[in-house]
Amino acid sequence: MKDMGRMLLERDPFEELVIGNTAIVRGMVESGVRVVTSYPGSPTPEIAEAIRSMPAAERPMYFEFSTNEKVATEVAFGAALNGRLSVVFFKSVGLNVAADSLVQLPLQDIPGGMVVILGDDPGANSSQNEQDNRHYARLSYCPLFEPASASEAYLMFRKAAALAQELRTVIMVRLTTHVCHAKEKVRFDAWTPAPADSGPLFDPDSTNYIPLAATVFPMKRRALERLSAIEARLPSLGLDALFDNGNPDRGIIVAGLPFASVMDALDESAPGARLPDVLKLGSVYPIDRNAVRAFLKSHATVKIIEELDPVIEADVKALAYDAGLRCRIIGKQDVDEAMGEYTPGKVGAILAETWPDLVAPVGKPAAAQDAASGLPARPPQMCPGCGHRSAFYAIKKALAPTDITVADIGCHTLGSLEPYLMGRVLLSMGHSTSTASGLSLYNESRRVVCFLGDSTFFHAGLPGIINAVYNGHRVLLVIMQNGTTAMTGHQDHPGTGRNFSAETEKISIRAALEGLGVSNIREVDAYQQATLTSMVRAALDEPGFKVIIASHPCMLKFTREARRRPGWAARMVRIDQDRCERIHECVERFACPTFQRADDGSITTHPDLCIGDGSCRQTCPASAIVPEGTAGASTEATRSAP
Ligand SMILES: Cc1ncc(C[n+]2csc(CCOP(=O)(O)OP(=O)(O)O)c2C)c(N)n1
Repeated sequence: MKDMGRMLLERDPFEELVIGNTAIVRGMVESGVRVVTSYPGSPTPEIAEAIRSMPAAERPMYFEFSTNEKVATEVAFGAALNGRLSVVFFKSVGLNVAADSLVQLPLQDIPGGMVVILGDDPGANSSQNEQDNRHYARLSYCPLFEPASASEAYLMFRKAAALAQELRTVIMVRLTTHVCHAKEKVRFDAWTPAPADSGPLFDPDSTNYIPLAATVFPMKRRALERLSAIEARLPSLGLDALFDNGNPDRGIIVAGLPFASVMDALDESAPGARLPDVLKLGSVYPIDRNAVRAFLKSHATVKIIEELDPVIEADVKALAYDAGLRCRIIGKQDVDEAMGEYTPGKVGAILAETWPDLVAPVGKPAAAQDAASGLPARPPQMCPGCGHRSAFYAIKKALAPTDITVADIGCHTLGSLEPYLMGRVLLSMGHSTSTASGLSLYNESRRVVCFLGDSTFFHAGLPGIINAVYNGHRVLLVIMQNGTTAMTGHQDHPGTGRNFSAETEKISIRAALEGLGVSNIREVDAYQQATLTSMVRAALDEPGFKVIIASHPCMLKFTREARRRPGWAARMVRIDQDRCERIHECVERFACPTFQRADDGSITTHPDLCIGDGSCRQTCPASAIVPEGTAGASTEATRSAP
């Protein structure tokens, strides 16, 4: 397989099998993007990995993980103001964090041009909701293009970048999970590296950059006029495509990934069935109203297939009403059509309901289609050795059943599941201290404990903490410090001592808290369970806002790195069957997946799962969890254990 970094810097045209996230990075290289920023979040982190794969000295762009999406947006905007073609990318809900600045961008004149890459997540595969960010395009007057595949991600990115540069504006490219991750053979063009950048281009005297009262209106007018200009150019941009099957009765309007599912479903259509014509929209905002109007005029019935909300549907129906068209437009028929990914199975079921003679009815409700794969449901769980598990186990011991715990976003959200049930409410990254503060009001009897990861501390945790200090909220915050942004793939953050490119000064969470005036701070290794339990007990009896920093390195990262060192071997644990009293603390309350309970109630450890961290040993009331020898010796012994 080709070296990815070398491939991305190839000068000649080439073809390669890549995921959408990689394809779009080649698009950035060819387009001459100079600055890329992000905050990590699925389904987009592989964009950063592809950028990292290019040798630093030859990488044609600057990249940073910023502290959050709003900051990332502002850094990219600043660079674009200065004439550098810039990109910011983040996940779906990242747009909520970025929004306060992002909605302003279309009002601005941006000499370098800017592209916002959204990683939306229909199906909520790795997000706390499946919000449809196409709404933000309309809200902010920002054009939005939507590719259906890796090739289209590459091509549409290039078109978006060129247009943003030419019109000195911002354009969104909306990817969804499978467009990011599905592989396709993509034909890439040649790349000629651009000459060194000329000087700064920001000229604040040339136009107004300050939206303030009446000055907002000319800026808004320019944004709206720009949208019309883009709509007028859509036919020549070639973002949309018409698949003409010569069927005046039936048509489908579709955009993004569901297009691929429509094509799959039509492949399965009844023998001899007359296929509908398909209008695939690449520009979702603005839509090419002339093209849509012509399509509606030439079909008796049009079904709109779009994932999540009826965004295109609303536009198309309004357009048909205004034009007095008689075409029957079939939008979403029920709640299920507004939920989940539009997989081929789901789209097949929707089409079967729309036109039973075209696609055979499958006999299952659309939503249940692809979930029914026959595999047992597997709840997510913390990794073996995770410090968060040790912390939750210890903290739970200190709490009364009436105490309230508030979750935050990160690997530690999994503490909200059985058997820990630590964290019973969740909104968004960094919400925990403020939600906990609200829960503490008019609440003398139920103590409130909240959790926060270290990356999230810097991302959005600080304002809630400052608020708790400022307003004296009676809350215990436990910061779950594992030295990385674990859940999204171990990206660095301001507390790790590294940025994307270099070593940096670590920002100490403790020092930051002290600087904010938090006087009640304790620190503990999350594996020291007894100490952590007594710290929580003590802290909960104290007034005001208090913080415990429970630290342990992310053991997935630690073990991956350790395994690469020569001679490293895990010292796993095993169950001393003579001592085991089958109390089952290890499976029922500590719940490391390493422990396996047989039908007869005996416990063994799983040699493929145990990493030898030993954090479990202190949990066994019978002291039956004992260390093995080396990995090789223990594997056999454990496997042969009764
Ligand atoms: C606004 C927003 N941006 C990004 C994400 C994706 N995301 C989920 S968890 C997480 C990292 C949390 O890291 P940390 O707080 O250190 O907790 P850990 O996973 O390391 O335990 C991120 C970035 C998100 N859910 N919301």
